[in-house]
Amino acid sequence: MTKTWWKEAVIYQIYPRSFKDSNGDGIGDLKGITQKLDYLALLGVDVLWLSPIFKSPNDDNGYDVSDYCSIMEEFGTMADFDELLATAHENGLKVILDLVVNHSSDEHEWFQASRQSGDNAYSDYYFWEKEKPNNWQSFFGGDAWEYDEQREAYFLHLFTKKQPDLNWENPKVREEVYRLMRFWYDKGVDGFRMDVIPLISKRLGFPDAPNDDFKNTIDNIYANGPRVHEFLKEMNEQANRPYDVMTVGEGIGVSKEQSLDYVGEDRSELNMLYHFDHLFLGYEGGDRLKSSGFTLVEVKQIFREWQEAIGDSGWLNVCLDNHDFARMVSRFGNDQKFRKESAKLLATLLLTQKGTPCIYQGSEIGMTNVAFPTIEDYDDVANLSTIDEWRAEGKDMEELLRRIQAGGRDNARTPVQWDNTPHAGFTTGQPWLKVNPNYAEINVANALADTDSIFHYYRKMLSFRKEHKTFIYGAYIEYLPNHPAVYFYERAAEDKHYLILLNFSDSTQTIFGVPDFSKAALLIGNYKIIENKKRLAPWEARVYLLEVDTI
Ligand code: TEU
Ligand code: CA
Repeated sequence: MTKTWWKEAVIYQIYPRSFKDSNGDGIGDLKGITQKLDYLALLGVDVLWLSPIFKSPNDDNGYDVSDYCSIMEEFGTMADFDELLATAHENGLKVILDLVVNHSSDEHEWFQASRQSGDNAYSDYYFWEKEKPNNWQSFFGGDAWEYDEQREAYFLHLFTKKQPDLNWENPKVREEVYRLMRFWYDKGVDGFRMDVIPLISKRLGFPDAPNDDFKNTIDNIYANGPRVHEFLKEMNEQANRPYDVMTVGEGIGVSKEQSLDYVGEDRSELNMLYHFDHLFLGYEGGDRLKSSGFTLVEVKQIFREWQEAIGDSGWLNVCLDNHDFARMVSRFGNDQKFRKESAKLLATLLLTQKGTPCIYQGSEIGMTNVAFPTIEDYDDVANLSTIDEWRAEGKDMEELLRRIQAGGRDNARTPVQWDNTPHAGFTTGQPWLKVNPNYAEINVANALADTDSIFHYYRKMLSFRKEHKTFIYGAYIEYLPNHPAVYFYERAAEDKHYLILLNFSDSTQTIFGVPDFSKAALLIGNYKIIENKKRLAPWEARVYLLEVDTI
């Protein structure tokens, strides 16, 4: 397996809108990020992934781009970006941007031209049909075909109707994408996270979708279309190859069986991808507002099966949350009685799995889900059609509020909590989305001052991972796969065996029948006192080193 910088790096995802506001308009911006680069360098991450910073009407908070080569007005100017990039590089941080090219904004000049007529240079930059060709539904609810009076035809939008899908069958569209990628690469950008990239090749027969199960539709109708690998190979050749850059696919719809088709080292397509099997786990049809819960055994099985599928032939991006999902300490940990312990345990998991970890902003201080008191407090466009539908059908809106509180994307989008001043030091104005009321206790200032904080544990784990390369290139072996509460695995290379023990429960767990690690040396743990090597306290994480020639 080849060794390279993007396998050894740790990514930190920034959702700029909620990271830091520098000018008091209540919206995070590029200058705000620049002000905090020394904080991120102190944390010890290597690559910053910025969610979209391009010009946008913000129908989907930047995932609807109206000009790919200019900066969103609310976020600042190109000069601000140049300063951010230069300062990041000076601080030893790389920067990757968010490539949103499955669709553009309907306010992009391409779409405005395309809808003028059926015979201009941009007519075929999108998908237009005289009649609705099928029953496709948007990820955000409602029809995926919208009638346009001007063009007198329907256009396809897998997301909101302000996010028309680009027609990748058109070589001119592909050339436009490769050109904009090179524009940013020539500025020194270090790569891209690629938004819903498995969706860019459409099944042109436009077959009907099995709308009974939307995840089935995603996996078998929207994703992994007939030309997706051809397009990614062409993108690699035309855009990425001449540069030393990192490409991270958002692997929506990609199964473990299909994974190496995208990230196999011999494929020249993507460096890595993150998958949705654990992110959608317990969500019926992938709908985060229809949560049916999950078990640790299911999570362990997903992690194991993906490690086995990728092996040494490809590479994974490992995450437990991002701007689209509930906060990981609330969903996979215990954000009440054991918030600190479970946040540190999840950090241990993220940073000892095989693959490039991605830390989502605020995880390093254990930020949690939020429970705003009314539906009006929420912003996410993904909720709107469900809210309308429930209202129209006279359903229980309190139940819907509870579902949005538990699984909605805004859980991850409340402003980063910097200190205990008003609005947690995020802004001197009114924040675009309310700050989580727990900011008085959970904030960066407190975390920096507390040597036992989640932040300082992340710092320790990050430098530890750098020092012990087995966590990057070592084999992944699992023990006790059916234990309901303990996740026990090993990372091994030559004679170094690192044992990772994680107790995902509120109670003490005793472990039996595993390799003898009585001689193992404890390297890192999230509890100060250990009475018994084989008994794990609630949400206790430990990393041992066993140096023997056989285990
Ligand atoms: O998300 C793709 C995606 O399918 C989910 O993560 C999506 O947010 C969810 O299923 C909707 O309910 C990417 C971006 O990460 C997301 O923020 C954008 O909204 C979406 O694509 C459209 O660009
Ligand atoms: Ca601002």
